[in-house]
Amino acid sequence: LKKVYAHPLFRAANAPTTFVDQHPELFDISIEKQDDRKLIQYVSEITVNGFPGVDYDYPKLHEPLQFKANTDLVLPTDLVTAKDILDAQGPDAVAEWVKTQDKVLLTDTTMRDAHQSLFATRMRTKDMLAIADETQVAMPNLFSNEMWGGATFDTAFRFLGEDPWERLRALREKMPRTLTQMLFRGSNAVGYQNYPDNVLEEFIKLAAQNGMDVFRIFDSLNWLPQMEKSIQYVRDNNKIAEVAMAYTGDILDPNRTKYTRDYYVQFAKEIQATGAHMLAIKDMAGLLKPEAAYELVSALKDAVDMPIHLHTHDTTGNGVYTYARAVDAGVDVIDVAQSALSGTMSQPSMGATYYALSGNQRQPELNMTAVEHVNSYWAEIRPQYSQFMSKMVGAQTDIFEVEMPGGQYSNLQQQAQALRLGDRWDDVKQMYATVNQMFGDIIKVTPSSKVVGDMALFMVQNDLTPEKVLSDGMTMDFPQSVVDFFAGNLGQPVGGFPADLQQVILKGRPALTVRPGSLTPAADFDAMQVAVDGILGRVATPEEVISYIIYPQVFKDYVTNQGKFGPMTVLDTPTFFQGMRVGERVDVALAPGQTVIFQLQQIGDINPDGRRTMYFDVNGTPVEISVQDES
Ligand code: 3PY
Ligand code: ZN
Repeated sequence: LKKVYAHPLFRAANAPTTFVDQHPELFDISIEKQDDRKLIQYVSEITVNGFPGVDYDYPKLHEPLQFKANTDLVLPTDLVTAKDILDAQGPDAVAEWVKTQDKVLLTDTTMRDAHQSLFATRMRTKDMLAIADETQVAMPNLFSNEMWGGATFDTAFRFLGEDPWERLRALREKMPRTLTQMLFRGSNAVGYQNYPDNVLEEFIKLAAQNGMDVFRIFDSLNWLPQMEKSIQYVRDNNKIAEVAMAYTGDILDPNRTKYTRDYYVQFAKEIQATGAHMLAIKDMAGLLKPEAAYELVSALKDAVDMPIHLHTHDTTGNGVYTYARAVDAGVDVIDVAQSALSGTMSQPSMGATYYALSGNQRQPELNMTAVEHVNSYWAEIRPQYSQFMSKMVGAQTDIFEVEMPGGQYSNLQQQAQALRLGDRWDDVKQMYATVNQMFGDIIKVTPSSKVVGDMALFMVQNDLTPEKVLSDGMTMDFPQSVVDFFAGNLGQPVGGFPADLQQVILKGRPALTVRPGSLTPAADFDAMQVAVDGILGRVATPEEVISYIIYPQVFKDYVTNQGKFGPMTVLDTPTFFQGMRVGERVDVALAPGQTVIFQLQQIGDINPDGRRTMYFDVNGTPVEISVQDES
């Protein structure tokens, strides 16, 4: 009734007698009740049918955690963070400040790349928020916290029943003195295809408004025309445009003549000319060997004036050593993850990197007691996601040959399993390297890495060799991503396309040679607004409209699921992924001070129509839920 009393008409004390009919929403006192019903429906569905990728028999881990937040820590009063400088003086001042730092600076990737790479991007916002403010006070000297973008955008909608924009706003609020950082795929934004320029512009504007500070922009073929617009839009919003060169091959190998040190130096100069504030080396597969890092960073320091930010994955096991050599060469910022989410396909560990640099004048400034405490939280969270983890447990040095990005490894493995090629994973990896050579040795990072992965799966599934593809390919239906790539829809690879394969894959159709965005019609935002208003049954926010433009079906499914299952984000993570067991009790905080208690009493036998009745006790009241058993 608070809402009724607060309504201006009601307060004016002249509410017409039709007030109740005209404002039914104010009297919908069953909203919370509906939410708990929807949540039990969700829990019932997951209990009976399972969450995709999660084995029902896997023992359920229970909250609460042992972890107790460290509330003694406070930010130093004389602290000036990179975020303070951005807000007060703008992005150029941040770049200048970074260059004057003696110590190497750190970016913490735990909340984006680490879980994207280790457990297929399934980390829930709830688990990030619980440690966000302590992360800020425990690591006040971080350059930035990478917590958004890349594959985490669509997977939040797709798998987690979450709005990624809410994640951004909530983390921004918890870490007001830390630069937020995201991964932005140039003209592919946070998707896998090319988007019109006005979509990139709108997305970047909204991300900035919702709290994003550092945009790491890359192109999956290292083709600058695909990044120039995004760089400009980030600059227009007075945020930091960090432009990345994706690293592939091996600059130490004289036989690899395509991606040489000179190639990267030349590329870096072109990036500087676009107005980028910072330069990133994006070593997504962990191919940058320590001496190569030393050589490359030294050459770049001589050639360009931007701060250099190095990103690697520890897939091949060289990570900390690579960082140490990059630090010797003067690298400005390096990407690390909390130890419990570090190593293998993820970033090297923050703690390990810190200790490896003992005795080095550029050792980062860290309070390791505080860092270890934050890490103890992640150590408890990680097992809740173990079902999504790749089986890879140690260094994978064959990646030096395969060149597969860390972020792709666990996803492609899951795709292979879904196609019943799980036991041919070694063949898939080998084929990945073969496809790369067939395609002319391309940069492999989302989405070009997906093209190579799709082709590798296609060839293994159909027992194809490169020769067979060339000889019989005119009659084959290649994966759509492969056709799009050869049609020039992702842009132009370094050195162009292999003409004979392009001919076979396109079956004689012409290919683009210009920037796809220069031909793509602008998105009609008014029409899209009408479409999304229709889906939601209310006026959509700009964030909802842009999400629909980038992922129409994923967004629609998300809205449908919200309607069916309610605020799934409030469930604890084990229950969200594993449902409940008979006899179990789960406390769900729907809102502060408003907890409902679910107790699963019994799972009924399967009916002739394939449904089961689930018997719950909700806050002491018996509730029955009917679920279709999909097994
Ligand atoms: C992404 O695009 O999601 C990546 O992490 C690429 O490395
Ligand atoms: Zn990465």
